[in-house]
Amino acid sequence: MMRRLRNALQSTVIGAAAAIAFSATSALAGTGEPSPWQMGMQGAVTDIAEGIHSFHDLVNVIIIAIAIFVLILLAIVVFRFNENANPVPSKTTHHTGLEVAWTIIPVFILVLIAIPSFKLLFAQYSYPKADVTLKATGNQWNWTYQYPDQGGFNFTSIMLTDAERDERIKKGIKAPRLLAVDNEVIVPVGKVVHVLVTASDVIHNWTVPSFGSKVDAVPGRTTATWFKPKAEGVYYGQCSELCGKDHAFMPIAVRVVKPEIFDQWAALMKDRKRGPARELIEKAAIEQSGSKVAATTK
Ligand SMILES: [Cu+2]
Repeated sequence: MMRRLRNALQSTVIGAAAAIAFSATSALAGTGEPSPWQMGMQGAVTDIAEGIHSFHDLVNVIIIAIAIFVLILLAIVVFRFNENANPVPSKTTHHTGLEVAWTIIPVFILVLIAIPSFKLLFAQYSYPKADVTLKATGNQWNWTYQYPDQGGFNFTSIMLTDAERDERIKKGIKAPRLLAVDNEVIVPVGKVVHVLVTASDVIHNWTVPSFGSKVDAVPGRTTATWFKPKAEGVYYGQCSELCGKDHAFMPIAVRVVKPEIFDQWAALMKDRKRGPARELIEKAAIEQSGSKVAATTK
């Protein structure tokens, strides 16, 4: 019996190792947008997103290990203790040691999950001082953005048509289907951005997977999230609350640029110089896309 239990434990450890290998697939996924044959989650560019990924990996390992362990015990019962293999069953009904063990061990596992879970929740809800505040309003079916601490300018962000995407791709700017928008949200790299989220009609949801941000946009209420992007680039997300017929066509695009470019852009937007502001961002986007990205977009 002891040998069988030891074998079971060994198999559990092997299963857990396999789970770790599988969980680490986020390295194979694209950052900022989904990629073909993606297995894991989109790459993380904030501490919160990294925390979410490692918490997911930890829980995944525990789940798979428990499933394998229970499966092995079941198999032992089925094959070792069936009527043919074990014609005279034992009359044992209680085992104090075992009962204490199968109470204590699950409690220990729950505590093991609770500690990083609460840590992550606290990190998500303790807002560092904001460098930039952004207000996102969900509409059927687009997003309106306002920058209250940069002069209060606002704009609407609408998904690009295929023809509009082609134009951008020709200029050397990345424009993935169902994700690229006409006016991207611009934020500075390495700065804390607070996002105040609301809606004008029905419930929407402002989500950017690479930031680990996901918050409901509720009419008549303000909800909030925050992120501090570590790398420049463009990060896409989609409305994640069923909101009507064009729910799938109101993407979220956040472009993270150098702080100097953000300041220039915000000043131009404040002065209502939208043409020059657009040119400035297009230039930054071409630089960020690089020839490799532009070539693989289409
Ligand atoms: Cu929506």
